This record gives sequence, structure tokens and C-alpha cells, in this order.
Amino acid sequence: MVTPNIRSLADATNRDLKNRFRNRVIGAPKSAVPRFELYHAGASLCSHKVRTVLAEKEIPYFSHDMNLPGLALGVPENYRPSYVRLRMQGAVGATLVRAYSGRSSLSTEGFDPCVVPTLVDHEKSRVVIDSSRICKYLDEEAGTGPVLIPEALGEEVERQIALVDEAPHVALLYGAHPDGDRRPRLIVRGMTGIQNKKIKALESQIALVQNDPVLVSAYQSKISKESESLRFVSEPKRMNEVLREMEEHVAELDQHLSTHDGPWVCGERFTLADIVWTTSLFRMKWIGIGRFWEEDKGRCRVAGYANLAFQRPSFRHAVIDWPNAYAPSPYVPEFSTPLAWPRFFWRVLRSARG
Ligand SMILES: N[C@@H](CCC(=O)N[C@@H](CS)C(=O)NCC(=O)O)C(=O)O
Repeated sequence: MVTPNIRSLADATNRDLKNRFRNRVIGAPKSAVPRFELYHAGASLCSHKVRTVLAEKEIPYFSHDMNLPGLALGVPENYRPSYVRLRMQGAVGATLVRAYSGRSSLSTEGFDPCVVPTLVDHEKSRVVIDSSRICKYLDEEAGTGPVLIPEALGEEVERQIALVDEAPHVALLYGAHPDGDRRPRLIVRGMTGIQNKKIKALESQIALVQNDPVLVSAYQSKISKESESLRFVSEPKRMNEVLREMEEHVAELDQHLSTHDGPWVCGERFTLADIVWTTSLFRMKWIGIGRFWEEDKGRCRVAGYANLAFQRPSFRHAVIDWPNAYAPSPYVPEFSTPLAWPRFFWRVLRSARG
């Protein structure tokens, strides 16, 4: 079997990614050729984790901020054959995703070949998939910045990463909240019927790769997952279960914070556990369930923690200030100013072209 050349697969992917606002070097002069190349998306929660790690460790990288379904005018960039082909090099032999339980975890759902983030390490000619794996990989490999998984805390950090990874965040974004849909307006509109739009876009790509059975089955697995997703989020009983689980998720953090006096999840030291929890709590706040800690005095430890964590410069750079990481939301001061809507639409417009 011929080993595919990662550089040529990346080059083929990049030929399809032209928008200069979304395809650029971060953390180094624009002519630099960094070791790492990241395929991600402004609004993707999994990408928020990886971008925050890169910022915290001050690792330069080539950023491809891809237009996912919802923002893309034509076929979403993450469905193009060149990208799927590259991504699949990070999961040779993995079980393809089919079912759906409202999560995006590799451990519970299997490998989704058509999502972000994907990291390419040009020095080692390696493709790394899955946000948790990428974060750990960067911490081990990059050789710069603070260590985010200190040896003494390794087990606890891993446990916290898994907790956040397996929380049903995706269902909360795609499905209406049955006790009164509090999701930001634009999300309610954008997510209605999105699975069918995704399926149509995926089918159009299958037509282009008929002679490549590996890619055809990759697209088919994604189609099955999206059909399951539609069924799942249309059932109020399941969505109630998701909300209950998310509230427990917050309660669990509060309980954990009560076991020590330090400001961070694992005590005195800022770790990867803080990066994943910060992205998770911020997503919950933006989507309208920050009440789980803001209105429940019994969870004041999470409230204090969130206030501190949201100010972390790496998180502000990689998420709050990242162009269009989040649509306007009435629950987040930064995203509910009078300028939030014009700024959002201006950035969408300049990013629209491929
Ligand atoms: N387990 C993967 C999940 C990745 C994932 O589900 N990415 C979402 C955004 S957070 C995506 O790209 N969705 C686009 C789509 O389904 O078309 C990870 O953690 O990297």
C-alpha cells in the first residue's frame, strides 16, 4: 500500500480554501511557514478548545477557519472531498460514526469524517483528529509555553477532559429546549432543518467521488448520523434528558471545586481541564442555560470560577474576540451591545467568499 503524502493532501485541501480573512498565519509573521496547520471553525466548540491551547502555549499555526453548514453559501468547506481525504489520515481503521446521542465525543459516537478540528503536524507528517487528542498532542509535542497536563495531575486532568467531552453539548445547540427555547434567535432560525441541508450537501459530494469507495462510505456514515440527529432533537423527552444532564454536569463541577481551595479546576495550577471547562461553561451561558450556576446560589463556586476563567487572555483571544466565534446573544454582555449585530453581519459578509 502506498503511504499518502500528508503535505500533498494538505496542499490539495488548501487549494479549495481561498478566503484571506479565514486562511492566515496566527502568532507569526504572515510569510512564516509554521509547523502546525489547523482546520477548524470560528463557531465550533471543539475548535475553541484547540485554539485556546494554541494561544495559551503561544504556538504559531496556519489557521483555516472553515465555513461550516449554516455559514457556508455553497457546500460547507468541511464536506469537500479534499478535506475529508486529509482528515481520514488521522483515523485509519477507526469505526465510522453512525448513531447519535447528542454528543460529539469520539469515545461515544465514533469517528465523524466530515467535522473539524483537524491538525496537521508537518514536522512529523502526521494528521491528528479529535479535539481532546489534539490538545494533548500539542501539549506534548510543541515544546513551548506552560505544561497543561502536569504529570502529578495527569489522571485528574484526563477525567475532567472526558467529562466535558462527553457532555451533550451538540444536542443543546441543534434542538429546541422543551421548557421554553432560550437559544439565541439566529441559532433557532439557523438550526431549523439544518440536518436535511447537511444531508443534501453530503449527497452532492458523494456524486463527485463515485470511484472512491472509502470516501463514499465516509459520507454515508455522516448521512446516517445526521438522520439520527434530526430524530433525536425532535423528541422533547430526549431534550429534557439532555438539559437534566447538563445541569448535573455543572453540579459535578461545583462539587469538585469544593474539594480544594485553589482557583482552578485542579487546584492552584491552570491546566487543560480549565481550558475545556471554560469553553463548555461559556457555550452554556451563550446558549441560555447560564442560570444553572447564575441563579442557583448553591453553585456559587462555578459562578466565581466562570468569572475568572472567562477573563483568561488565551480564551479571550481564541473565543470571545475570534471573528464570529459566536452570534449575538442576550446572555453575554460582549455579544449583546448595539454594535454586536452589525459587527457580526459585516464579518459574515467578508468571510462568505470561498
Ligand atoms: N470528537 C470530535 C467532534 C468534532 C465535531 O463534532 N465538530 C463539529 C463542531 S464542534 C463540526 O465540525 N460540525 C460540523 C458538521 O457536522 O457539519 C472532536 O472533539 O474534535
